[in-house]
Amino acid sequence: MGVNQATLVLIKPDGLKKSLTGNILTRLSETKLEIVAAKIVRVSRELAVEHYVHLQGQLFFEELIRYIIGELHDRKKVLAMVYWGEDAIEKVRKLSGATNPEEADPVSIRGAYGRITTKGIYENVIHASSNENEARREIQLWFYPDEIIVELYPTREAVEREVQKRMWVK
Ligand code: IDP
Ligand code: MG
Repeated sequence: MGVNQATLVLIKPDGLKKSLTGNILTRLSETKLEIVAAKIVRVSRELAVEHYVHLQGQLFFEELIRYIIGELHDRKKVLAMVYWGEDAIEKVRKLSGATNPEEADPVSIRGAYGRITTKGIYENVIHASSNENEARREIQLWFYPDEIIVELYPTREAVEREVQKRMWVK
């Protein structure tokens, strides 16, 4: 029996543009893991850079940022989700396949749907956290505690004053 884990999954802008959401969710359902958070996000440059902070300095970094923001696909959104359950990180990584879509197992999600652009960007349709530290960092970057329906990490109470928010007109 493995331990219960949480992992961040992003369906990247190419996945959304190619209408692959349903197919990818169906593939992920093979894992029998539970979706405990989900939202569509318009990714800011700040969030993109923070998400890929470990790749800063790579030659492909700027294009990678443009990719995850959606500038390469005219589809400025990603679907962000948290999957939860036994060995979630490894199960989702395995199903996603290798980083390079041409080297990924052809029946994996990246092997089936990914491509390498002429500029050399790996458009691999899905992001999945690769270990527990990364999962925690990423989940806390993309979600507030109350957007997740299980208790994953310690929280603190904070009162935010004078935060400007848009509300529905009544
Ligand atoms: P991962 O997504 O499999 O965890 P990372 O090394 O964390 O791989 O890289 C993040 C993303 O950056 C990849 O999913 C891919 O889109 C892109 N990427 C990584 N390495 C390369 C590369 O060598 N060339 C082009 N794009 C890359
Ligand atoms: Mg990674």
